[in-house]
Amino acid sequence: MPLGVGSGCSWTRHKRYAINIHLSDKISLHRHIVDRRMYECRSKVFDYRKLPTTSVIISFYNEAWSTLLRTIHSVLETTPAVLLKEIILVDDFSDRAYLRSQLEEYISNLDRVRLIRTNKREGLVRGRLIGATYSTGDVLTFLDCHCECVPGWIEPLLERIGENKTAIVCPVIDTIDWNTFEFYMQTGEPMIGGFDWRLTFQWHSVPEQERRRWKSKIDPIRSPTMAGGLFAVSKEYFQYLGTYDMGMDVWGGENLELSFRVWQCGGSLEIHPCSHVGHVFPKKAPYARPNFLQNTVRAAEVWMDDYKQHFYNRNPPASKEKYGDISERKLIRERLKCQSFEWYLKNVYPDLHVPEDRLGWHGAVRSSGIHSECLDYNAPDHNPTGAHLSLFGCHGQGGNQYFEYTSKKEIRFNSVTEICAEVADRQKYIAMRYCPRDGTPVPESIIWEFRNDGTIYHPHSNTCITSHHTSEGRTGVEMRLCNPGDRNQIWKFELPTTLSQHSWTEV
Ligand code: UD2
Ligand code: MN
Repeated sequence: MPLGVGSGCSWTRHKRYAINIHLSDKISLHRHIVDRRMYECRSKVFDYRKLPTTSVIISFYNEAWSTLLRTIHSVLETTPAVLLKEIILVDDFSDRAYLRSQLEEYISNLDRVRLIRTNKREGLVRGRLIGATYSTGDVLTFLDCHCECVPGWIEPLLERIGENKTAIVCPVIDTIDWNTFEFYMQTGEPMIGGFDWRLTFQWHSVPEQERRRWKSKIDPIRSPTMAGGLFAVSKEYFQYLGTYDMGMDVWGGENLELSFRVWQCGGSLEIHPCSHVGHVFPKKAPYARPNFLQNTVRAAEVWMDDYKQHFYNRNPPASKEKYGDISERKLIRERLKCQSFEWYLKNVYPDLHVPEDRLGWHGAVRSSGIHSECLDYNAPDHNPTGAHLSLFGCHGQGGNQYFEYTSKKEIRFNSVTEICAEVADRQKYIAMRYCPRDGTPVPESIIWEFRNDGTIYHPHSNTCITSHHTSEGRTGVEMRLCNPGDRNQIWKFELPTTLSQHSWTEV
């Protein structure tokens, strides 16, 4: 049982950690995860004398006792002693009592576990970097403080870095359920990292051209981006690359920054299918993350060249963020003679659709009939195409009200991936479906015409987008026969208030 964990009723504790803390506390700190990796991974034998050594660095802030301790034991119990120099815990100025002397006493009985404390809240970037300064291993392995490693997780990472020093290598991240604490091992082909143009990290399946590169099922998989928490990197190479952007606070953005940087500056980012580590994804963020946008803007400003505009278009508040001094980071980019973002998109992430964002043809779409309202798309979680287009008060914040009319006559919405507005046969509502891949034909059902009179015409169904009041007193949109002069069929693209506004009748 946990020692002296805070008081308060059980439900408060549950909410405090955003995980099922009662169950976590009951599960052994030494629980063993069954190795269900592919046979090729399980049967591989390593010569430890030939592998580099590692220091495992775990920065934590107010983590629950049992998840933190299970992480530590898991690393100790799954990592061959000859490969593990030490585990460096960095307490990022937590305020929970049990993380003081109780934690110190507990780890004083553990071999090779060190505890460093910051003097103020540093955030995960500086927390990890402070930890790294105490490391003695050849390779830095970063983990979150609520992980459990599958036996055999470290060897593939170290072997790969041993043969290619400029590779940053991530394990496959398995899910530990926040409520049941079941460990779900991803036994199929791993997913790789990407992003959308709001600069949100996204998982994607492996593209065909990557699969064709592989010589065997256990080759490392190249990934455009990383999730952020779990990866191994040569200590020397990490230094050379400029470690992390120390101007990033608390949480967020550092994963895309490091991903862009390693690729653009001549290294690579990979996921090793034989390395598996579980991670507890909490029900919701357990602490405030106020710096996310600012951090992301720093990454965009340093690495994305003019492509950053697509991000600002979709996230107008980002363009108003004060992001501080980035001159040192730009200097690193110069010094290492890094490639452009265009190079990155073309060579590392060719599957990403790059928006056109033609002047006057993107932004919010405002109804003339119901003037306060804009087209809005609000998809349910985990189902990007699971809703219909609707109307909602114009908010000028991009997001759910940001659309792009392309030269291929699609109305695109960028969320987890690119989706396109569609009217299916004999339907009145506007659905969303995945857009055709670049270079493939566009089906009739997703072709639209923005006509000079301000109507948005759908030739395939011969109807126009129409705003209306529903019988329940709400507002909505549906496809109706075009009716010249009907203000409810007149629409206008507008950009966020900071940018100039256009309607397409003017272009
Ligand atoms: C993901 C990453 C996380 C990080 C983040 C973006 C995985 C599995 N997780 O979010 O590592 O890249 O995206 O920034 O890929 N922490 C501190 N100080 C702070 C805040 C956090 O030390 O001020 C610690 C925290 O206790 C944890 C780690 O940093 O050990 C990552 O934080 P998280 O678990 O809340 O992030 P997560 O998994 O939601
Ligand atoms: Mn985490």
